[in-house]
Amino acid sequence: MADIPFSKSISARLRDGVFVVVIDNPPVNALSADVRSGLMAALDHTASLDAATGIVLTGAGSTFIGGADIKEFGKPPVEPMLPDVIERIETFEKPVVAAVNGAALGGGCEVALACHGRIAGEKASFGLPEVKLGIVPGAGGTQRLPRLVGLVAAIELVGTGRPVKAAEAVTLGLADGVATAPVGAAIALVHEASGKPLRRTGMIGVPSTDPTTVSAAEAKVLARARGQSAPAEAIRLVKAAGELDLRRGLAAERATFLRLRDSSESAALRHVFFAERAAGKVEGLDKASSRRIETVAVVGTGLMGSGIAVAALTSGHSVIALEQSPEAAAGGRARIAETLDKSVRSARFTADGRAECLARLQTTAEAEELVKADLVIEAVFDDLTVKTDLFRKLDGIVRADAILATNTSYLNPDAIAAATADPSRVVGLHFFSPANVMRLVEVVDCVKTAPEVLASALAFVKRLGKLPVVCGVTEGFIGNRIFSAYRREAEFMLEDGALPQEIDAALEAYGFPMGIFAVNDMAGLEIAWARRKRQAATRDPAARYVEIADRLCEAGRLGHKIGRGWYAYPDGKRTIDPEVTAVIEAARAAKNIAPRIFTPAEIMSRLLKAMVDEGTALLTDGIAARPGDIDVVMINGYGFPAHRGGPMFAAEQNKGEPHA
Ligand code: T1G
Repeated sequence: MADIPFSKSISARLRDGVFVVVIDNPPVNALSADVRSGLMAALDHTASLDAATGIVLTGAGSTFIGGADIKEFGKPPVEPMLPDVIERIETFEKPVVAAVNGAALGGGCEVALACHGRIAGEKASFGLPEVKLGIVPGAGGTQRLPRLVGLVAAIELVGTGRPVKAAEAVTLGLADGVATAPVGAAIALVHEASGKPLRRTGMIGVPSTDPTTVSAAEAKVLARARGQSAPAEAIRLVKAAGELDLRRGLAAERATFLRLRDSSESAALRHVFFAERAAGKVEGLDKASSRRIETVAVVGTGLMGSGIAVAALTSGHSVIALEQSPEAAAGGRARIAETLDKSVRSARFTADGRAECLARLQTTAEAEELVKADLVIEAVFDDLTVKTDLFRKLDGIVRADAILATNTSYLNPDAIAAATADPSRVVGLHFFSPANVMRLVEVVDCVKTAPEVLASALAFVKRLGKLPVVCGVTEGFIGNRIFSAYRREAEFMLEDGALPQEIDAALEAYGFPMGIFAVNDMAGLEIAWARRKRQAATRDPAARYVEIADRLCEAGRLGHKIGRGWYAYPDGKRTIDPEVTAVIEAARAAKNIAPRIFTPAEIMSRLLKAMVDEGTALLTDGIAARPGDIDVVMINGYGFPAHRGGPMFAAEQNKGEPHA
């Protein structure tokens, strides 16, 4: 029997007496108006189709349903509304089973929840990521999920937006089974359910749970919500599912969803969603020209090198890690294995996966081995002579089509590229530490980088599961340049009257996980100190220079790891240190500065302005392509709160007047 179309993106075909309805709305089968009306039409048709015992719902391509169409947010609503489609599924007279072939997210998960059964394909995932968009589920997620998985699991999943894979979904009771061919298994389930009372999720009672366990789950999620309002609202609604009947629960959920959809938090997070997807794109760059990268060499296996090696291994690459001696190579292998172990412990990775990764790892002290590499990433000491010597040597070893990448943070990659015979194959890949965890990678398009080399680097970073942002050559690239600018501003404020703890408190109240002085302490003060000493000879003597950090370093206050920096750390706990206050007061006195009081709003306003001014300069100089790229870097590399949308977005929202 031929496919019957119900709308542009919905078609169906009768298979073994079951109507298999396929959602085909690339790229992610989002629930557009066309999908919703097509689903309604397919349901109507099946109701009167005697030949059909029931329905199997599945997605074309690699996604089941990616959720509501985020691009439709803010546009006038078009009937049928998603909650109506979902109610029709749940109350449908014949069994409807979801064959979840890929991601079932947001509204897609809500569709699956309302079905009478759910079969997960091996690549299936289920998630209610709405809080990541500053909203709550709007089509029953908060009411139906706890009916299947209980309050505690639902609070965690809805409050954090964490997706679960097929196996966990089955354990939780969210899916009925996993199958290699989910459509076939779902058809069988329709037959099994036919003629029996259907399991309508909304009619199931929420399992009763001990209130202290519920409160503990709630507290755990809220501890990580940092200034965002959606997680608390989502949890309130999940708890309401245990108290209200379905109809009233759904009404409460819908009202909250509509209110939050129009909030500034949601606008900011939607901006971040699209900015993250735009950041890795370069106008006019031919993606198809990218070279396949299978074997990655990492030179240097310190913290950064081993982190990069782990990221490459866990994304399926073969890795050759090069060190200077066989002993150092053995040490590198141990560090990489240890990092993989940590991933196993933190459940990012399975034990089988670890063994399989180590089988793809070669550690060596023989540079000639790098002839096998498609891409070489250097992560050696950040010194120009060290790096140029290395690149000169590599140039004579690696294949002519191999790409050379530098992970420098502050050096000029063009100068490193100039040491090679073919600088067009050199690109910057600036990872953030720990490289196996942090998503952000600044992909530096050097003056001579060939387009296909840039395209290959972008594809590689995406395959790592990371977030590439393209930037041009400048000292510190996008992130460290902005970080330096606002650290300078923070230090000006220290001299003018604010204290480190006041500045950090303002940043943390704004949503940063940690203020800038606490961050400096964590990172250690010595690297920036060494840079300042190097730059001392060339510094403009007329430019304002704050010496407080130098005084702290001279006094041996190098940060958290020695227990003293901008703060003291007795028992590891961040504490205000009167010695630091005395150093600051002495610095003010030496310059005859009469300290004044700063409000938290003024502190934030000055820091944001410093970020935005530097960001604007990066755009003007063509270093960053879009304001959103700067936002993505600051959010993913520097703790800028995502729910504020990034500094450039926040400034735009406040019409050029960034304000806390
Ligand atoms: N709406 C519109 N466009 C979307 C979209 C969506 N929901 N999801 C993805 N896209 C676009 C994306 O911008 C990109 O476009 C392309 O699809 C590929 O995306 C009522 C209110 C599904 C796991 O939050 O997590 O349902 O850049 O690069 O890596 O309660 O996309 O090519 O032009 O990310 O294969 C909840 C968000 C919505 C899911 C696929 N849903 N999407 O990952 O591709 S709210 C989400 C994802 C909701 C209900 C509520 C991922 C993915 P372009 P991609 P991917």
